[in-house]
Parts: sequence; structure tokens; C-alpha cells
Amino acid sequence: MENWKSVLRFLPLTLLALLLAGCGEENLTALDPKGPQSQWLYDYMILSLVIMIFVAVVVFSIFFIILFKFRRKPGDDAYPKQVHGSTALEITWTVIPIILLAILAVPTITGSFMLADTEPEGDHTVTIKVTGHQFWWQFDYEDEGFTAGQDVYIPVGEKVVFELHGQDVIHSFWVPALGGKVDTIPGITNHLWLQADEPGIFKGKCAELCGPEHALMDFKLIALERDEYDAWVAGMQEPPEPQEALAQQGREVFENNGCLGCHAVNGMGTASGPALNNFANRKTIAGYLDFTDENLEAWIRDPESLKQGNNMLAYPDMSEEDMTALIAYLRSLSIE
Ligand code: HEC
Ligand SMILES: [Cu+2]
Repeated sequence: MENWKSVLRFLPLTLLALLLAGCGEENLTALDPKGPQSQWLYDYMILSLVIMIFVAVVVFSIFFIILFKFRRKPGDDAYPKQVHGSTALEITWTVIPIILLAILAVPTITGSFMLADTEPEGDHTVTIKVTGHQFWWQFDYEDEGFTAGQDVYIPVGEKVVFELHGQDVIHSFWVPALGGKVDTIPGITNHLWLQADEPGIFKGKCAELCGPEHALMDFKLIALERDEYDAWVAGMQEPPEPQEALAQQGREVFENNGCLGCHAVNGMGTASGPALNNFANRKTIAGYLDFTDENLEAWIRDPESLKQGNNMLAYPDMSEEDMTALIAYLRSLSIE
């Protein structure tokens, strides 16, 4: 019994430690902003926190002062003086909150307009159509004429507009280090803009419970300098051709097994599976598995065991020879 009590006593501390431990992953935190949107959100959070701490300190100080100053002293048996209402006090505690709310209202209003302003800036604002699927992301670069799966590339230091769509259920597009989250809803188009102030890989999450593997619906936003970004776009428009014999053999396996029915490797994608034109450039398979041959094979043989309820076909009986060639082909799909 005693043991249980001491365990319980440490529970809040343990939970708090776990909670804080989750806040540190690089480029997956709103507490280390990397763009104007997330910087604004962060500053606003700090401002509200400072105001709240100020209020808490004042209120608790008064509370404790009164608690000690006016407590009953030994031998003090007189009935205390009764007070009802104090105009000065009531005005004070009405006016101070009004001032505090007014301080918060100014950035709330200007910031809301700033965050919602998805008008293009200049003539070359990149617009990307995002579609949330169970449990992966599709990124259509309609002006440039190609589709990307899982990883979304943007130029650094520029406003990028995202047009958000949902394919099946409601998902939510969120890159914590760059900005707020916005839902992707079937039948409705939402908008969001983001900007990355420095090059890097920013991790993204689906932020709306969308099915059994919602937690694995991860993606990456990759910010490149303008010239590198232009080179990437050109690469995506001219997808790589396999050079090695094994990879060429693998392309046949790919074509003969109906992979092409769901996966585009060229141009605009179909809607049922991620485009694979730059698959070999990914850091992860299916958004979260380490990029190794073993994981790739495991995924193709039995995707259900790795991501429950996803819409990929399983190929448990593919021969080792076909599998080796197929993996060589998939590994050749890279944009320099
Ligand atoms: C019925 C449609 C369908 C077919 C057929 C199909 N896939 Fe998929 N595939 C998917 C879907 C959907 C996903 C995304 C699953 C997820 O992450 O939720 C996927 C994911 C993948 C991925 C991971 C992609 C990434 O971006 O990380 C690879 C690799 C892949 N498939 C390879 C293949 C190969 C090789 C074949 C043929 C042997 C094949 N697929 C056949 C639908 C399909
Ligand atoms: Cu989702």
C-alpha cells in the first residue's frame, strides 16, 4: 500500500518529464520556429504566457499576503469589521483585465489577417495542391506539370501557397516548425501559406485522427535554395530512366505487376498511390520506415503488417529474383 502511494506521488512528475521529452525533436517543434508563420505563433504564445504569469503572480501574491496578514491572532476574539463592496477595487479588477485583453487583441487581429493572406506574392509564387489520403500525402505541382508523393519541396525564403484537399476522410496538414495546421476536407478546398527561412528538412504530421495508422501519416517538407529547387523541378519533369540492366529488368517487374496502376513514375500521378518519380531520394519508406532493402522488401510483400488499413496491394509470393530487380529499379528512381 505504502509503495503504491509513493509511485502515485511521482506520477505527475513522470508524466511531465515524458511530455517535455516529446518537445525536443529537431524541426518537429513549434518551440523552435523556422519561418515567419511559426515565428509569429511562437511570439504570440510567449506574449500570452507572460501576461498569464503576470496575472498569476499578482493574484497569488495578494492571496498569500491576505492569508497571513489577516489570519486570526491568539487572544483576538473580536468580530472582524464587515466590508461590503469597494468601488475602487471593483473598477481596478475590471479595468486591468480589459487592458490585458486589449494588449492581446492587437496581435490577434493583425496576425489573423497575416496568417490568412494566401494571395500570391509576385508572379512566381509556388502553389502546391496537397491531397491527404489514408495514410500518405500527394503533392501536385500543377503549374509545373508533375506530382510528388510523401516529400514536398519548396524554395527557401519565399511564400508558398498550399491548396488543401482531402481524398477520403478529414486529415490535417501540419509542419510544426513552419506554421499552424489546416484540415484537408473532402469536397472543400482550404488554403495555407508557409515560408521556410533556412534550407532544411522539416517534418510534417497529419494532425487529425483519420484511421488506424493516423500516427504514421508522416511527411517531410524540404526547403531548398532557389537554384537547387529549380533543378529539382527540372528533374521531376524529366524523370530518371534506369541505366543498369538489373534496374531495367526491375522496371518490367514493376510494369507487369500492376504497380503502375497506382504509382506514377512520370508526370501527373493517379490518386491511388504515391508518385515514385523521386522515390530513391526519400529518407523513409511509407513516411516512417528506414530506407533499407529489407524494409522495402517487407513493405512490398506485406504492407498491411507495417501500416494497417493502407490501400497498397500485397505481393507475398513475388520471387526473390523479381524482388531484387524491383528494388534495384526503385533505387534508381532518383533526382540529382
Ligand atoms: C492498389 C494500389 C497499389 C498497387 C497495385 C501498388 N501500390 Fe504501392 N502503394 C499504394 C499506396 C496507397 C501506398 C501508400 C501507403 C501508405 O503509406 O499509406 C503505397 C506505397 C508504396 C511504397 C512506399 C512509397 C513511399 O513514398 O514511401 C512503395 C515503395 C510502393 N508502394 C511500391 C509498390 C510496388 C513496387 C508495387 C508493385 C509491385 C506497388 N507498390 C503496387 C498503392 C498501391
Ligand atoms: Cu491523416
